[in-house]
Amino acid sequence: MTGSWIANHDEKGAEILTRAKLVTLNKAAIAACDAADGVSDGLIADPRQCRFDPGTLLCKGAEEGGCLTAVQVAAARKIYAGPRNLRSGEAVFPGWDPGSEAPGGDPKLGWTAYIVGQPEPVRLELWKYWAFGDPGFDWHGFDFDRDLAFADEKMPNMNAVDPDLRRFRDRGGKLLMYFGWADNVSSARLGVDYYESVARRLGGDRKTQDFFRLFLAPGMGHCQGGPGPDSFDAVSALDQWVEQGLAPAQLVATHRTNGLVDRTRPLCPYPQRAAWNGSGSVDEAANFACVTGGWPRPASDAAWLARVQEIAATQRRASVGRLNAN
Ligand SMILES: [Ca+2]
Repeated sequence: MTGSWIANHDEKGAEILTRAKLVTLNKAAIAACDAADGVSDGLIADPRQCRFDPGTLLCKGAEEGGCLTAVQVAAARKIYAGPRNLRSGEAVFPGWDPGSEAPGGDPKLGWTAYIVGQPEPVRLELWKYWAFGDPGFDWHGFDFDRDLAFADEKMPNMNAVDPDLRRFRDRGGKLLMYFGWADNVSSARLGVDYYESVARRLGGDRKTQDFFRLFLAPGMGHCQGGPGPDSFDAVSALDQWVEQGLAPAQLVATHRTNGLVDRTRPLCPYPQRAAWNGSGSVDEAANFACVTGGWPRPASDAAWLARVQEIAATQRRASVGRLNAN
């Protein structure tokens, strides 16, 4: 968020992308990628497959609502890409995904809260008080290399990235995780990358899904909201799993407008996806099935994963250190 705010302000602190331009971006991203997932439903089923370039919106003449200036295009590209280490060029955190700019074309949702109408980067308190212990900390001098490394070392427990869940698994723990693909706070790719790191650590999907399943909701915002089905009973699913050993094969999610259900859709345990059977309403879950394949397994960001593995190793060392000290 801090990085996205910086990307959306010029050197004088003036805003670059406005609320209206976030809606323009959202409409263009949906137009570019909605049908490519096989179902024209206003949702991007998997934004990782979306190759939307905001450069296609570049104004041909004078700026108007339906186009972006070159400066706005550059800001949007930076926000989608996420912050990078200026020295090494490595991604340090996933950017926001196509479809999350203003979900459903609503400027109140999406990126607005974090990058429009804010006098300074949001969540600065984390850096001022937790990381640096300095209320006078000036974010202008923030170094995405040195200062991130400092924070990782000082607050390893802020990063819940350890893929070694064997002790949790062995004592019967079940983990049901979900993300919305239109999350305007933390990209669903964080969940995907974490799942992938656990699967690698524990020997593949089957062994992982015995106790850990990830569900991704197309068009859902941060935990809820957005144009995608966002209401589902994860607690009962988890309860059945723990108490009766019935692992959730899918979660049926519901979307309501003004209190009325207008769309249902199964959410599938990643890496499965919900595939439309080719007939019947795309707004009814019964016309979808969870299938494997059809899309390439994503190559998770190697630099990002290497970094979280390093943080996890630091956490384990710190934990062992505490145990020894006791
Ligand atoms: Ca779609």
